[in-house]
Amino acid sequence: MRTWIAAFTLLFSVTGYTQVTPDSAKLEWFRDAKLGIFIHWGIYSVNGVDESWSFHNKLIGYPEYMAQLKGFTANKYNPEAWAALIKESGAQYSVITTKHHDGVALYDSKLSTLDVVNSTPAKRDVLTPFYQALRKQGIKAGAYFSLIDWSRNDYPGFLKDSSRYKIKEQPARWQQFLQFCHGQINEVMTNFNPDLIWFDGDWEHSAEEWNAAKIRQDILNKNPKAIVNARLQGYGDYATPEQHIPVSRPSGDVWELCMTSNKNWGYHPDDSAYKTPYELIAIFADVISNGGNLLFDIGPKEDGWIPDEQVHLLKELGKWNKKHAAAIFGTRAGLPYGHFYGPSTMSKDSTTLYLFMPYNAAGKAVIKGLNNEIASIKVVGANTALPHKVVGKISWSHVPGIVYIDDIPAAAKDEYMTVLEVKLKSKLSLYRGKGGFQ
Ligand code: H79
Repeated sequence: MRTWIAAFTLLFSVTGYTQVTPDSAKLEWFRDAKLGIFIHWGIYSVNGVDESWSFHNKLIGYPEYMAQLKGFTANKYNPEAWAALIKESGAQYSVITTKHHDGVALYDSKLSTLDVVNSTPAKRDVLTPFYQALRKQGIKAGAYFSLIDWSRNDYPGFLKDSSRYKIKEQPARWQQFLQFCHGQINEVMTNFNPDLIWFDGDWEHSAEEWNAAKIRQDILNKNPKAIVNARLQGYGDYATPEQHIPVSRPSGDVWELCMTSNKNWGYHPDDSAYKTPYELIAIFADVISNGGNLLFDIGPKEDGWIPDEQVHLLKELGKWNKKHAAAIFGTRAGLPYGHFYGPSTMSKDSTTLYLFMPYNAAGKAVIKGLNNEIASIKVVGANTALPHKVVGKISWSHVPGIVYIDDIPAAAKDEYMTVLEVKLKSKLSLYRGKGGFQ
């Protein structure tokens, strides 16, 4: 029973059940953005072990994990090159770890010496130059911040099967941690003024314990336009499914899937299970078809080098994004399931549909239940016009026929996924009936 309750609570916290009414004007840039690049960088990239979880789950000892502090050099780190690569991918925002569950801050924290400035050979704040480089490129800046801090003696959690203390038994100890935690969030807000703050680890405590309402209020006091992800026990703005592609549209119309490029968030040289560019593009198309964003993760090495496979993925995605930009950025969720067998998006004014052709399927694209007349159809990026015909329209019925779009000429096909632009003569109107006479 307890497990069920826990699972239920987790479900709500990670799917974005919210205690606040999100301000939709504030979220507009985020809904338009579609793609963000997530960066997990930390001392775990020295030995290529799981970020924080490796000691928490007792795969290695805590001292061995922390010994990686001595190996974090950032000596080939080129924040401008990172920002240029992110720009090239087509991403409109980027979220970087300011501190993971291991408690190691990547900036100069005045509240702790456990940061890369005081405790690693890098000896400097690595975040300020990155945020500057992002902003120079016109990319929105996001800060990942772990509420959990398994390194603190005043934080209850540590290893998976042990805890330092119970909050009920030592409330003052918890208050001390909370002051520190809220203090570091304020540091992140003051130092970087992020457009987006991406919390993680809220599941270890309740909204009341975290004082989530105050965390949210403090953030908005510093930057009323800041967007907060859902991992703040109900005090966030949008839902954050992780790793798993939703099969039904998540509720609430603002959401973001975060996903790794192989199986790990951080640098893991032993992990070669990379998604292919086609798989990444297909996942991305599916996400935007359902009105979401993709926050795609890369994990640089301790010296700042980004693995070739990750660079390749971002560049291939970037090429495809550039060619199909009109079908992606600033669009809204496409047709509900059943009208077209593939992902689709819709222009904000609801007069242009974009149909994504998975696997570049041979044959004709088909749209069912489209009440509108079509003004024109073309292949995005190739400017090839395509004829269509309407099949099965009965003159005396208002039920629309089926639209068959002509085959896409081979020369007009994209190497990954071709996209069709269907311009309508009016705002999208769909027949959703069961095929009867009315
Ligand atoms: O930073 C990356 C990960 O380290 C972190 N989030 C991304 C962005 C993360 N790792 N795992 N999780 C999030 C999922 C957490 C799963 C949990 Fe549980 C299931 C937490 C509570 C239930 C595993 C099982 C941990 C405790 C019990």
